[in-house]
Amino acid sequence: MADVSELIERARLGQIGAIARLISLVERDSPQRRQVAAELAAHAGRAYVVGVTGAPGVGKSTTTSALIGAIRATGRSVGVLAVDPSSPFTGGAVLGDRIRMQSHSTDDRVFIRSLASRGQLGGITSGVPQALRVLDAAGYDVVLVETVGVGQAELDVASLADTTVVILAPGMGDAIQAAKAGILEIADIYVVNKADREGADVVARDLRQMQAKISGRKTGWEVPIVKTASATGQGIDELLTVIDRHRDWLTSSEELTERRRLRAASEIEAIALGEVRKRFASSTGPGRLYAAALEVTAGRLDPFAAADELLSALLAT
Ligand SMILES: Nc1nc2c(ncn2[C@@H]2O[C@H](COP(=O)(O)OP(=O)(O)OP(=O)(O)O)[C@@H](O)[C@H]2O)c(=O)[nH]1
Ligand SMILES: [Mg+2]
Repeated sequence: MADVSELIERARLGQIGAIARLISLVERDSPQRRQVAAELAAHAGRAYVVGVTGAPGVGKSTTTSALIGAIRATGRSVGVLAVDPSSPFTGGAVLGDRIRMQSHSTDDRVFIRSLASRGQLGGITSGVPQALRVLDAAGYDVVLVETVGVGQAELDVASLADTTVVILAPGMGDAIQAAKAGILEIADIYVVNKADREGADVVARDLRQMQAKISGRKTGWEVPIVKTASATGQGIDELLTVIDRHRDWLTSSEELTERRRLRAASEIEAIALGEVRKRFASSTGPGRLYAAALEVTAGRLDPFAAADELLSALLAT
């Protein structure tokens, strides 16, 4: 059994091995998860969290990789969490730019980790916020979270991040598809990547038109559109400038504090609901559930009343 306090001490000294161990402990429902969370609580709130999302293949990993270089060039350290990467992040191939990646992998102020999202009711895997807490406590200045923009995950990343970057590209993941998927609303910054390809201007134009129709998130922040060709690094410095500008804006308004409170709220909610689900499964058991189902199919009980009965039995335990 790992000594949690010692691991945290070592993680706070920037020891990569200890950081990796801690993430493994909190990523799933390990017996030490609570202890890690309890001991990390005092070290929270330093890292700036940037969510990077968009449809498969738009260039999230390539952009993330390029951003790592740009952020490092300003002297800041970077942690990266890749949620459900379609190929393993650690190998470097997925990052498109292998050379850039190799240079990161020898840089101890960069930490990259892939996480699998495990379907949890209504929330991004609760392992992600916990892994974020580890990187925060370890002192990373910026944490980038890449999630693939299909299904619910990209909407959840918005509740995790201080700044949410939504990436689009000509072809797959264009503005119309993004609008349909509901991911335009969550953006603090739009990136039109693959600007070296034909069609990028059309994506940007469509985006601007659709943006006008989204009545806005009443915050007073005008969502900028940044064009990049992440594979060559074009536009990346500008993207980082815009991210930093958004951070400054959030900090100067009350938004940052408010976002972080909402983030904590959804984290607590996910943990509580997960706990209810777990207890429901263990204390109710298939026997009682089946018995209730018999009553319902026989017409002696309606499903709401049956659920109420099971829930009150659960809450009484
Ligand atoms: N032409 C061009 N291709 C790019 C650019 N950025 C990324 N790509 C290519 O697009 C493909 C997908 O890039 P990724 O960075 O893996 O995209 P992703 O969004 O992370 O993909 P998933 O994680 O699988 O959803 C790769 O072949 C990249 O080389 C760009 O600026 N221009
Ligand atoms: Mg990727």
